[in-house]
Amino acid sequence: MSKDLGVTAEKQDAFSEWYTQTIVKAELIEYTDVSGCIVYRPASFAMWEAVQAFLDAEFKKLGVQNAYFPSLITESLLNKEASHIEGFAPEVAWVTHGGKSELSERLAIRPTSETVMYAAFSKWIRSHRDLPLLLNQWTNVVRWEFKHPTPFLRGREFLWQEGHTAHANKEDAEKEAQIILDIYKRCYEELLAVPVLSGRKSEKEKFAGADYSLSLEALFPNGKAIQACTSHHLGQNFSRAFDISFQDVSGKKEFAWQNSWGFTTRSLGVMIGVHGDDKGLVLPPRIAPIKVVVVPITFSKKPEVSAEVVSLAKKLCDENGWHLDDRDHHSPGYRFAEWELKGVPVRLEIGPRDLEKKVVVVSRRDQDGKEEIAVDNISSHVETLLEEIQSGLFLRAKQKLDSSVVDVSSLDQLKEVVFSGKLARAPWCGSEESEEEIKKVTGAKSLNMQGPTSDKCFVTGQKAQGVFVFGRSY
Ligand code: 87F
Repeated sequence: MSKDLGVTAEKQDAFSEWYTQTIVKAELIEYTDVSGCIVYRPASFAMWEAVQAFLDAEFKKLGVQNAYFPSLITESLLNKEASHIEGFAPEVAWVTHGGKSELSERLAIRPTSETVMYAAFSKWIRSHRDLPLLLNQWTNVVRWEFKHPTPFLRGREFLWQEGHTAHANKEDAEKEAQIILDIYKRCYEELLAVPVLSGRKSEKEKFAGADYSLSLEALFPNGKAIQACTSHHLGQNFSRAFDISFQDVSGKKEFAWQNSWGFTTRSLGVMIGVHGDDKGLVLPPRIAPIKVVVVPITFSKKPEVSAEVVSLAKKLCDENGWHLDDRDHHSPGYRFAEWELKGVPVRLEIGPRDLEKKVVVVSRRDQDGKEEIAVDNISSHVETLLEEIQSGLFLRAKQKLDSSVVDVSSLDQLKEVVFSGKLARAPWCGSEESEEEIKKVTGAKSLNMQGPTSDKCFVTGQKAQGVFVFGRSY
């Protein structure tokens, strides 16, 4: 492959250039003439389908049902719960016209669906017997971001699932918010092989409409943290605004206890950033659309031998669901480089000499080197190898994350740690004023709370809410 087909930027030195080159050259995305709106090409959409399959199955085990609500929301409905929209108002995109005629009320393109869903919840919920109501939808959303867009990580239109649930009591709702976060964590760790930090957001960083927000946070190799997904306990904030109320067992009127939770295509960007290398994508097998590619190597001088090589390659692909690359108008070297760029976990080569020796040459994307494996054992060997690559990628990233969290006890230390590309951990009071000071002095934000502590806040000396991690973030 010529230089301009491959990735020319080094991941270590020029992460964002490396990232954008990789996702375009690996044919994951295409830009459009609308800034922040990208095409998800088949390779990345297949990954999203794998995420959907994983999460959807888990949601269904909890009794969550899928539904679909419209993408247009009237202005009055969007503004019904004022506090949640406050900070977000500049990001709402509006439909103002149908053809040439102006609408009597403009319509928001959904940035999130609390309002349109809860207007319906209010009609459907009457009695404690109607609870819990557990709905999810797989949709797109539009947010008119003004920050620089980065494909998958921040865009004006993205794909997600949003779960919205109503419960008869606070305890059930709170339990569910945590269960969902744990499912999200398994999706990141088991499917995407990305380790995450799980915990509660600070007051400043939580969703304004929530009593509290839980999140997963991930770390990029360039030292920047990124919020991986969120699960919010909404308390009764929306149920009061939308009158989602029910008669409890004793006949008394009560407002429902609610959660909302979301997981987006950002997850793919996080996975790409965590695992890729200078040659391009490195895909964990479970998320890879093509897990194994077989490249037969043929020579026009010996057509009979070539035919045999191709037929063995084809047979292996048919039997195992592997991908056959028999494009003989490209050299083997070109094809190898292309599959490396696209992150295919395992590549098999078969040439005339291998055919004679009854072996296949195996290369794994996550490590250098090749090995010869007997054709008879290749199927089980590759199965084991895929498992090994999956767990190896996770472990490597996990060690990197674990060794990147550094305990600090002053703002100076925190600043030093986050500027060295690591995350700082400290007992902290969690107050909004303190968070503003931290941001001003160090450029870092709180990510989430890892657990309780009896230590004093490292900034104010007051009682700490818990141990928080901080980092520079996207
Ligand atoms: C942008 C414009 C308008 C985020 C917005 O996190 C409103 C909003 O409400 C907005 N950006 N949010 C918060 C979304 C909260 C919540 N919704 C369900 C989630 C997960 C899925």
